[in-house]
Amino acid sequence: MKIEQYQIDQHNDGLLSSHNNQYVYTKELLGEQGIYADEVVKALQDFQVAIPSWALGTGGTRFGRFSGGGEPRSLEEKIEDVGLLHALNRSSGSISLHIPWDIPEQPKETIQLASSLGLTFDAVNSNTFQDQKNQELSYKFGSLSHVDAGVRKQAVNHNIEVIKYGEQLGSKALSVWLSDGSCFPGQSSFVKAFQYTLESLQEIYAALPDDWKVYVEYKAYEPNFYSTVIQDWGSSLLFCQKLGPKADVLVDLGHHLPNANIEQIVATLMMEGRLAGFHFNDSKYGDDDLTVGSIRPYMLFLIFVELVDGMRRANRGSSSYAWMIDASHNVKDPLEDLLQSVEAILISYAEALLVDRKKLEQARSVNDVVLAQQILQNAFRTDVRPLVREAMRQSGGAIDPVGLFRQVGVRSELMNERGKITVATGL
Ligand SMILES: [Mn+2]
Repeated sequence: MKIEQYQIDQHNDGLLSSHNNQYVYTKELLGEQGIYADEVVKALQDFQVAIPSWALGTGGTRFGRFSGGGEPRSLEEKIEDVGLLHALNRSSGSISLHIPWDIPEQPKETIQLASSLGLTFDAVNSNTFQDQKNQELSYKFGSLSHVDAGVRKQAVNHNIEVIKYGEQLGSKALSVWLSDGSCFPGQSSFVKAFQYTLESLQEIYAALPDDWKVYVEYKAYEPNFYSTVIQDWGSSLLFCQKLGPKADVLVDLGHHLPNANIEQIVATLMMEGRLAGFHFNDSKYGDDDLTVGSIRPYMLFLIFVELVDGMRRANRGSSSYAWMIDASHNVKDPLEDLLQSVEAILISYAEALLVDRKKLEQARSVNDVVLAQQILQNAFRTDVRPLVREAMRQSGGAIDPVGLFRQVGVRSELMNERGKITVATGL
């Protein structure tokens, strides 16, 4: 299924007058504060969020999974789904593949399909957290950190194979998330596990093409519940520093211990020039993988305040980082959830762009705590949705992506095409 431009135009025509009123009002409001709405809109248009190939089907937990209908059955259908999202919001212009769930058997055709929908390929993700059919050695007790050199070699080779697949599609980075760790005290040596992992990562690093990066993702716990080899940003940064300049830290919002100050972690990583990018999601308790911005939108905003600061300090545009959603949709339509997530990301980014940095610096320099808080909250409490809608509209997308998704009956059309009982490959 494809959404045609005339459908988007018709939809926008119906909403245009009300949208214009809101946009003009917002523009004037910001103008009084010396902020150019057009510049914010331009920055929003440039901000692209990659969609992971494993987030297009219904997610589940270890207790069960309640599949929706019309889920993508192949890599091609996954790319088509991302194409639908991108047509609607013009902000989801790339797809991140997971190997071996989505092996491109015919890379030329795959690239052709993607580019016909305006999509490129983001980082490729390896998988050594589960065993695949016919796999020789098991990852039950780890992969890159395993005590057996044979298992480590197998895991290293898998990562190198993933790089090769990525090269065929024009990806420029490998994302590594390891579940390696231990479930009980005494089970493994922290030091040996670290050193084995480092040696394995060094082999993978050596196989990276010149213009590639490796993103090292950390996670505090789960599936291992006593220790995890790459448990936090510090361990991740340590690995990256030992590996070299092509290794950067990937922050997944759900991978911290409760109440961690993620915005401070972001600031520190950017100060060191080692932030690769983000896996966006939201959570109430642990790695809940909920819709971005659904639980803690203020935290997301504070993170974006640091991201904007860091990008300006480094004089780097948003396109030089990897922004990706890593979420699971257990009770929502996955595509609607992804549209909501991208919108939430852009809203937080827009709010962060409104922060009066000069005033904030002045307030900080005289320890005016009240004013500093007020400056941040003024930006956070500004309704920036008209700016986000305007950015999508100007890029050729819909003013109300979820509304149009429902209006044209995307899900029922996909169910007609693919069937009511389909299960996307993935988690
Ligand atoms: Mn992740």
